[in-house]
Amino acid sequence: MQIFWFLPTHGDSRYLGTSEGARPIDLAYLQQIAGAADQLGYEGVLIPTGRSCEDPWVIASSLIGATKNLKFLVAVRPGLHQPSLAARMAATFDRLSGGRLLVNLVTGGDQAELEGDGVYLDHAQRYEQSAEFIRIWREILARSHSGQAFDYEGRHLSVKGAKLLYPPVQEPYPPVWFGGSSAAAHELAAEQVDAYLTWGEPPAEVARKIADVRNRAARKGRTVEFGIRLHVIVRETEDAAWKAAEELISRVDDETVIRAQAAFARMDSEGQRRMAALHAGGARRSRAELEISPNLWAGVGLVRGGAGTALVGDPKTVAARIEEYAALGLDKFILSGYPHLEEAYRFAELVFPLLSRKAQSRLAGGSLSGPFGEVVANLDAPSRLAS
Ligand code: FMN
Repeated sequence: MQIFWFLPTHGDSRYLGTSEGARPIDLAYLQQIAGAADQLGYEGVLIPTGRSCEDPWVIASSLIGATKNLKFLVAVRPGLHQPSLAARMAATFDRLSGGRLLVNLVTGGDQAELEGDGVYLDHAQRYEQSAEFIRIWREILARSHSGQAFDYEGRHLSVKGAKLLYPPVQEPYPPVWFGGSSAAAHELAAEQVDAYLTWGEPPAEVARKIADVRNRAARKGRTVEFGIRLHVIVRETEDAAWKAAEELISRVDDETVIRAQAAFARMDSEGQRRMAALHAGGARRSRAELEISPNLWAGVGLVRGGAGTALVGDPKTVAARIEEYAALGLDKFILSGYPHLEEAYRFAELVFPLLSRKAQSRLAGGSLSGPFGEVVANLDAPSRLAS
């Protein structure tokens, strides 16, 4: 099981939908989150892209030196730059970080935003362009190890004699991960990507998506790995966790929710449509309305675009829900919680020890042997409570 955390490059707060309790996302703060994730034993961090985000490549580059083992799942959006430049950036990043790059291919689902970036393609054309983009990107990087050039003539993108002199550390290229819920997305995943990601839908829906991508891939003689993107609200008791969930949305007003839902409705993203459909939208809702499957809460999606659900519960329950998803065939979990620094610690400390397949060595102190915890009365290290 690979557990990733998330860098909140579009804002972090104690409460959603308000500037109350918000904090600035500066380099020092991002270094704290990345450093915490690195030290706690998370596999890596996802860094998103879009007009609401700081640029993911600049952010990731700024954090290489502040981390040792942490991997960076950096979003790449076709259409914003040429695949040859994206391949060069990937190779350089992989070299400078000692092979710690993964790429998240993001086709995009908001026409208005994309037009602002100069991309005037509809949903189907964007997926054609994404397929061409990642084909060129993969070939340039794969051939860089033997110094070969690459020609390609596509409908949207072409290259002649494309060549990369400095190959990436990882062979043939850094892993390509990707999320999207339309048929075109599943087809692209089946054809070209290493791991398919879904936002946190209920297990039965996730199982259907996995089966579809897996079948499409099998027809092409390929296999694909799977991952899920979820928020987590874990506390020592179920009551405290649900109270924390309520608190997270306690400052958002109905008008803000309505405005957010109207914006989501204008997008052509099937993934976003499925997220919005998980709750009745419109206004703030009760726990009963937002708990759309056991311990899966759709409250985040009232105002946040993209990943809109959280696993809510005590550590044992949250670990059990994660294992339930893992049993469907997923082994990559990209998690987050508000605020991202404190919740990175809380999740690691409360839940990592309960996950059966999570390697424990780094969490248990890395090279330090312990004991850990505040010493009792200058006498002894604290002992475990009898449970
Ligand atoms: N879209 C973005 O605009 N920026 C992102 O950083 C981003 N990250 C994503 C991460 C995950 C795990 C998933 C599942 C999706 C993400 N998306 C992001 C959205 C998809 O890349 C895709 O553009 C969108 O779902 C539209 O495709 P669809 O209609 O096939 O669902």
